[in-house]
Amino acid sequence: MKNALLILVIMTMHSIMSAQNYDESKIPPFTLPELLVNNSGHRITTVEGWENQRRGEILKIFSDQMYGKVPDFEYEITYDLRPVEAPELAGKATMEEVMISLSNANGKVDLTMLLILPANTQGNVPVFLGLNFRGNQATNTNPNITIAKNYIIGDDRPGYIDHRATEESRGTAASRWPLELILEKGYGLATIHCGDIDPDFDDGFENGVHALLDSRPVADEWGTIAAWAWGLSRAMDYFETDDRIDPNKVAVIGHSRLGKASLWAGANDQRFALVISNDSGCGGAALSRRRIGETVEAINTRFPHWFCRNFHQYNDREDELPIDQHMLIALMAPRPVYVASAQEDQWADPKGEFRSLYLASPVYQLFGLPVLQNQQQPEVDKPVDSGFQGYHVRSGGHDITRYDWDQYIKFADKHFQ
Ligand code: GTR
Repeated sequence: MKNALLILVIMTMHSIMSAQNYDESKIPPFTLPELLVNNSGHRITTVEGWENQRRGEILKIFSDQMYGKVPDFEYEITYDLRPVEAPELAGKATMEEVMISLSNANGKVDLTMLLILPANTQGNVPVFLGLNFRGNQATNTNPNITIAKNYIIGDDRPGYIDHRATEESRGTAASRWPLELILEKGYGLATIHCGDIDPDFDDGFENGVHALLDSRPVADEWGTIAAWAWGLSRAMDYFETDDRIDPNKVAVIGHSRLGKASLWAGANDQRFALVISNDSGCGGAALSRRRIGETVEAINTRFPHWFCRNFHQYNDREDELPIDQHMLIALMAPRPVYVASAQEDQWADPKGEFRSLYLASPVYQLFGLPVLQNQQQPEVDKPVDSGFQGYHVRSGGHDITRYDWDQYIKFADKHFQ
């Protein structure tokens, strides 16, 4: 019986994935919901109208219908710092692990944040904060970093056995976290294994931070992406207590599913001064209504735990969504936002990622800020930015690379240095 069910699930996934459209000419015509017309039909023309009314309406729709809201719950938060010996940094930077512990009567959840800061700074360090897929120990070759204990996504790489990290996994994702570059440019880096916040499998929300609640999420309450975003805010809570860091200069960054989380974190928590989405695709920067590459149905089928239950109503019914992803990007305004795509990453719909960013422009305009001038997606490896909206499509596949980071740092420099 169990096997028959498994075969059925695999067959459904296979048929959904092979049925995906990659042909622009086959995208059905669609109309996007109005960004600047409020729920009662009035046009928003001022910053006050946006900030006091429309922004909250849009945030609530995303919360109720897509990512799920975080229920009110009480918890205690403590921080415990442990220095990590890192002679390779030659005194130019410090490496630490910050244990962010969240606890209440239901239990305790520990988020281990790896924090690397340039040495001898005067309390003004800007920081890039991002979740990682495969454990802090994979982001860096340093042998003293604690190996992630929680469930690791995928199991196909050397260094991982049964979704758990081993010694051999050290540094295996270091190309995604170019530490030398980040430090050399005067930034700190903070990263947490996403599985510390919520392990990425459909566990009925028994694990991770969900376990701190008395009951499991109902239809409009948080899935895994919202939990990850909430965890990013807990890292931000910590930054506000560390006087080496400038909490007004924290950029939240994420790749792929973790880019969906960085966008949702940036939308909810305006303490993040800059937001970066790297190849976040469906449920991230890409417009859902384009239905090209990954669709709402495909994502909800393969990852039923990522969004709230309400989002499943829109499987194959994208036109009924009361929002689309350009409205998510607009929630970042007036803060700078960068969206990046990769040419071969058609599953994430590079063109749809660019369109969302472009279509968020009217809100930046309300704030009197410069906006992207050209509505055409830029050529491959030709980054564009208005100062507040940045974009590039990199040659190559679904990944986050040194090239991507070069662009993010250049963009962040305009605001933080
Ligand atoms: C894929 C998923 C994408 C993206 C990606 C990733 O399987 O379909 O939405 O999140 O995983 O996170 O690497």
